[in-house]
Amino acid sequence: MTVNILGSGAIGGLCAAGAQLSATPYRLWPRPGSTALNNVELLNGESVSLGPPDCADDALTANDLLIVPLKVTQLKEALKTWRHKLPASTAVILLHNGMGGMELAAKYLPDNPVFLATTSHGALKTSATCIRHTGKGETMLGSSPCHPTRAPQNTHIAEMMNRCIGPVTWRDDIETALWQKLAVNCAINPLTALNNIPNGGLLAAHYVETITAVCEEVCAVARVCKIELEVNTITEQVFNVIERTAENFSSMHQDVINKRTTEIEGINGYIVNQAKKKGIDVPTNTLLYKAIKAL
Ligand code: KPL
Repeated sequence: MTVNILGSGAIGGLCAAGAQLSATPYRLWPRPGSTALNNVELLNGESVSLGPPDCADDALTANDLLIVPLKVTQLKEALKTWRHKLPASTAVILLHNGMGGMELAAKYLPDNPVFLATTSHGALKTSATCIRHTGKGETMLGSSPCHPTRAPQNTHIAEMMNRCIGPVTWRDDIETALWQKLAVNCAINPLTALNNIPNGGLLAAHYVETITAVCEEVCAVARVCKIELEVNTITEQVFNVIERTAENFSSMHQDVINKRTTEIEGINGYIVNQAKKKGIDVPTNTLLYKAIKAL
């Protein structure tokens, strides 16, 4: 099995470094027009040099695995291109912040085994070709509810993912894990980007009210989407992530500073949209969504 990793983003770079270090065959596919990554600096300061991309033959086989660590805003184009290069039995893993990927995969890859993943590893792009691993995390993996998969394959896919971006925990309730991560991103990402602060800056007392309000709103929307999240637990998780990643700059902060498209649509934008459909008021998420859009 060759692991195919799409894009030149920070998390894709970590996956490639993990594959290289575990001697797992992999190919890194930069997005059209972007430069291929060639170096990943690990937490211990050592560097992993990534081989040049081998893009001679871009058709995948049934045994290959495609990991898609792209922003949800880049996903539609990528899936539209890649669906012609994938046999229906090639497994695909979506790995992005925010929501919306599952629905796109259901539309463009209806027959493939599709897995959803979320990671708390921190990484940042230090140049067009270099990535730095900035915080150890873990990865949750499960089958997309729109694409039921088979148990023996699930174990194998979890093992491959473990080599790339472990440790991996298999979650039968992957949607709950995605909503938990969504709450973390809804609270941390826009606030750090708008205030130009590292994640730890949110420990200042004047952010507590806003963070709590974001968590309450996310839990209310989750409930009507049939996902049970408990406000106190979620708020505690958000503050744990803030403490654990205090020195890191969130991905949205990095996107804003580098004038890249942010993931706001799939994060606070997703909450605002779902809330509108269900007739719920989410004033804090709406405020943060609009403020990021206005930048
Ligand atoms: O996922 C993250 C991100 O920056 O996108 C967090 C968990 C907030 C860490 O920075």
